[in-house]
Amino acid sequence: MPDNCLFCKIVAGEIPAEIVYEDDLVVAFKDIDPQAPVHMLIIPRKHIVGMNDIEDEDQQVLARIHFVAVKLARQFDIAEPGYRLVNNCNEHGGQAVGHLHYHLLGGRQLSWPPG
Ligand code: DGP
Repeated sequence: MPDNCLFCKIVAGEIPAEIVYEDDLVVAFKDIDPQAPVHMLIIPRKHIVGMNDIEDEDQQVLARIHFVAVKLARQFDIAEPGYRLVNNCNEHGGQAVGHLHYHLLGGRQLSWPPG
């Protein structure tokens, strides 16, 4: 794990986070700066910098992230009326943390297109 990766430190338990789900491949926790009543981040345990760094061997973890998103959406009561699963990639995508993560947002009407 890179020394300076915030999300690797959350995975390792070195930085506290409100963890809502974890298994052998992924960890999910509440976002520190929520943009909606429900705002969680779902991340791979493995350090992957971002979407452009996904490799063949990561297909299982990507599938798991989607599976966990639906599970959490149901658990947090946003499956209906709906929610959004978002990845921000690199500078123009608005990625601030260099460890792959998907935002699960819901609990209010989300606007489109995003800013
Ligand atoms: P992005 O812009 O897509 O890289 O989103 C990064 C998100 O990470 C942002 O919504 C805030 C969240 N975040 C940053 N630092 C921390 C932290 O230390 N703990 C938690 N729980 N979330 C964090």
